[in-house]
Amino acid sequence: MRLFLVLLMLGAAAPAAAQPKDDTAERCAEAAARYQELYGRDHRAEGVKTVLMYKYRFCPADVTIKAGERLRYVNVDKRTSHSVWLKAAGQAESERVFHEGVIEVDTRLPAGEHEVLCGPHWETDKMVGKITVEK
Ligand SMILES: [Cu+2]
Repeated sequence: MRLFLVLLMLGAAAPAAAQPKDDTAERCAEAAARYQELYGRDHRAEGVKTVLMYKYRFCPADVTIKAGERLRYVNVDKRTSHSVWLKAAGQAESERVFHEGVIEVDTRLPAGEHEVLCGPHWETDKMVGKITVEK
């Protein structure tokens, strides 16, 4: 009887443990607002392609560039450091930068898709992005 009750409770608890909501869009909207606040500009209107790093996300996660084009990642998180690591492309991890830290990526890459990891957060928080290099 006791076992039955435990099973019943586990069954009741299961729906509550459903898929966590993907709130990337909300986090990225916050990141854009923080950049605007810090620099007085929209990061999408910068002359250099700019990806924000905020709350364990790259914003936007996916970028498309031409080989050799300038691409920078800016940390707009107050207390968390992030890095950019094109591990599969054979690059070393960048330094881990804090608030307002900027990482310029070496984009002399072969055409195709390249996975981008944040060193401290790709495994624990799935902070992963992608760079697509056009032909
Ligand atoms: Cu990170």
